[in-house]
Amino acid sequence: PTANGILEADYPPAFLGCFRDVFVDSRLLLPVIAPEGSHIQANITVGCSDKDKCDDSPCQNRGRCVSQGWRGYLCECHRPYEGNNCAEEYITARFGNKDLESYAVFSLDDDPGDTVIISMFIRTRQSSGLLLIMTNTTSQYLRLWLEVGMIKVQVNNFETLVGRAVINDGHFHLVTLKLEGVVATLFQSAQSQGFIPIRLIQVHPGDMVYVGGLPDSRASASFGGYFKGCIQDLRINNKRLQFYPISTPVESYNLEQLISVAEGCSSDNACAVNPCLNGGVCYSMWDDFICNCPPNTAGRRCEEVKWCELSPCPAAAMCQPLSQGFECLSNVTFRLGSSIPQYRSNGKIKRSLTSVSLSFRSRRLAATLLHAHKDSNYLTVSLLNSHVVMDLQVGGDKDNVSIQSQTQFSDGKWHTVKLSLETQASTSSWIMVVDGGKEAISMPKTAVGDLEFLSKEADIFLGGLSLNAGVDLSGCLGPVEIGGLLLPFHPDTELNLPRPQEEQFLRINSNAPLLYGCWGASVCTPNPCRNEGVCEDLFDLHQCTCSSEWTGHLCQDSTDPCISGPCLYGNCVSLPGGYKCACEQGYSGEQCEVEVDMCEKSNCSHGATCLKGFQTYSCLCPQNMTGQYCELPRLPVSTCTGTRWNYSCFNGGSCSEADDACYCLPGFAGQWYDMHNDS
Ligand SMILES: *[C@@H]1O[C@H](CO)[C@@H](O)[C@H](O)[C@H]1NC(C)=O
Ligand SMILES: *[C@@H]1O[C@H](CO)[C@@H](O)[C@H](O)[C@H]1NC(C)=O
Ligand SMILES: *[C@@H]1O[C@H](CO)[C@@H](O)[C@H](O)[C@H]1NC(C)=O
Ligand SMILES: *[C@@H]1O[C@H](CO)[C@@H](O)[C@H](O)[C@H]1NC(C)=O
Ligand SMILES: *[C@@H]1O[C@H](CO)[C@@H](O)[C@H](O)[C@H]1NC(C)=O
Ligand SMILES: *[C@@H]1O[C@H](CO)[C@@H](O)[C@H](O)[C@H]1NC(C)=O
Ligand SMILES: CC(=O)N[C@H]1CO[C@H](CO)[C@@H](O)[C@@H]1O
Repeated sequence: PTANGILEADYPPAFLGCFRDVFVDSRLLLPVIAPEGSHIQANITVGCSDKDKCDDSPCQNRGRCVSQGWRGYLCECHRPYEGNNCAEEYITARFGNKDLESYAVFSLDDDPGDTVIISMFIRTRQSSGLLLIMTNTTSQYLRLWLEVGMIKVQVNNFETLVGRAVINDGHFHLVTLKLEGVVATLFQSAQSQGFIPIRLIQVHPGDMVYVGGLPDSRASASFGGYFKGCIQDLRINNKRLQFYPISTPVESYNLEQLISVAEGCSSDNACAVNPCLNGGVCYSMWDDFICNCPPNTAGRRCEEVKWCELSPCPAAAMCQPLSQGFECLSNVTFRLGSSIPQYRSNGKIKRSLTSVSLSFRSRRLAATLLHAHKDSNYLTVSLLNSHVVMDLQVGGDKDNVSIQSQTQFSDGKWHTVKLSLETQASTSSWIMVVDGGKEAISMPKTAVGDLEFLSKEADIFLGGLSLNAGVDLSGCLGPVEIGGLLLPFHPDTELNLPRPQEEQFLRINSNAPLLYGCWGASVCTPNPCRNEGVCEDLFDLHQCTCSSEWTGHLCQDSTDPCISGPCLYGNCVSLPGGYKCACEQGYSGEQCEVEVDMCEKSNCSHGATCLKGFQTYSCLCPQNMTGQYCELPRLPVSTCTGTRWNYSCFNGGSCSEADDACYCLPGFAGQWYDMHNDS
């Protein structure tokens, strides 16, 4: 009892336990029920209970109860709870409430030693903002801020460490930075985010800790500006930095300044400024909002109208949604006599025009696809010898560029040309890509700029050079875009809704009709294929598919080789893959075209001359020979003087003067030859 002047400290701690049957001089001292308010005894109860105090789960908020035997219990509290029973919570500090510039300043009054552990709960939806700066009189040796939603730490103005996970999701995150000698490690909810080597930092009494911002707003701005969100249970090692102190006494550093930091973690009313567009309904969340969008709109603020769901385009066109409007896509056919659509900017085109893209389909070797001019500036995209060519002149006639595809594209198939200006540092070149393949690139130039003149009052034509010159494209055009803005084929009068987008090219001659869709010339009617060949339309070109008996471009040729009568003097016989001629007598050769030389193997003998005839020959005999083949010697002729007449006997026949007739040699016949009568 201190009343006697004896210091408590001189004694061991008070006895903890039970006594019974305590007698002094045979007098029972205990137990005794002391009268109310007496000072005879204190902290003594009747009985001997050793019940575990933790059995009653005295620790709140999931605090862990550690039994101290008869002495009682201890609660090990989870952060941010505090107090004997973990019943008290550190008071959350709201920074940036209603976008105020807020911060808190603490001063350190001790030296935390070589290991400095800074930890706190953070709740925010901001991706940037200053969290904490520790500074001595000469330098800010530790900085913590938010960058793209992640914690960034900088030690000694040099070594930098970035967290791996974003924390700006509107939930509380426990962030711990451990500076242990020459290593700094960052944890988020007990998960390591990485570490870096650092130079030893020295924290001294008198150093300041700035939380949520610096007094100077420009200095704060270099770390993402003032923090907006909530911080709770901030500690350096085990010492608290309390914005609003709790009643449980805890070791704390001194709060020096608290500027616009509110108690609690209230939310800004994000719906107050009506962030939801197009009739969306706003629901407030902590420091955030959600828009419940009406049908046909989308986006965080219902800012995107799904225009195409309102069916604004003519039936034949395809609706393409844009971020702020829609386009009606069609193909258009150009033929001799077609109208040339003419365009101009609506005067509200703000973007820089650095590309042109168009789809085309043609078999023309030369044709204008797109042409635009204003004063001496012009742009032409055309087909030349089947190559795609771009000619551009901007900024007066000093500077022009012309590029040409390597490949030929007049094959009647769809092709997409994309021309784009690639700007690198001080130079720029035009690049031509057709069907996804790079075809040409201009020499890098500085002077040839973008297509700005097109957003002024330039006239733009498709399919020809001008309205007067007439169409020179035969084929189709698909979507044509300049700087990503479509040149619309359908005028607004054909649409169910006008185009809402700000930047537009307008069709000037919207009354000139266009032929929507892509139609080739009617190359199959009437059917050009002969002999019942089937005509296939290959777009401005036909192809005949012939039956097996016919062949040729138009099925004009028979596959039977005998039909053409190839055998001149003979009969044609069809064979697989060809024919054979059976020649008439007297002819030979593949087609019986060669006449046989009858004299070649003639029987003319004795030096006779063979005389060729048709399928035959005759022998011209020497004087002393005769017979068909001159095989017979010519016998002498006798001249006879008869009594009644004079006559001759041939072939050795002799005169018979008695009866005025010839005696013939064997093998000859006849009477005589009357020289007078020639008989
Ligand atoms: C009784 O116990 C309480 C709690 O341990 C203590 O604060 C108080 O001083 C004790 N009373 C006396 C008279 O020692
Ligand atoms: C301030 O801190 C830096 C870095 O830890 C240290 O180099 C410097 O000496 C300190 N200045 C004072 C005045 O303590
Ligand atoms: C234009 O033609 C292309 C190629 O045949 C086709 O894919 C596209 O659907 C057509 N566009 C329209 C709007 O009909
Ligand atoms: C293109 O520029 C060159 C000089 O750079 C000039 O000689 C030529 O005439 C220009 N071409 C056209 C079509 O203006
Ligand atoms: C030549 O004479 C023989 C025998 O009389 C005959 O068979 C053959 O056909 C003759 N040849 C010609 C080319 O007249
Ligand atoms: C025919 O006359 C020639 C000379 O002219 C002579 O060589 C040949 O032998 C004669 N033939 C006969 C069969 O007499
Ligand atoms: C009948 C006839 O004319 N006889 C003649 C035959 O030839 C001799 C002489 O060559 C003539 O004298 C005959 O008159």
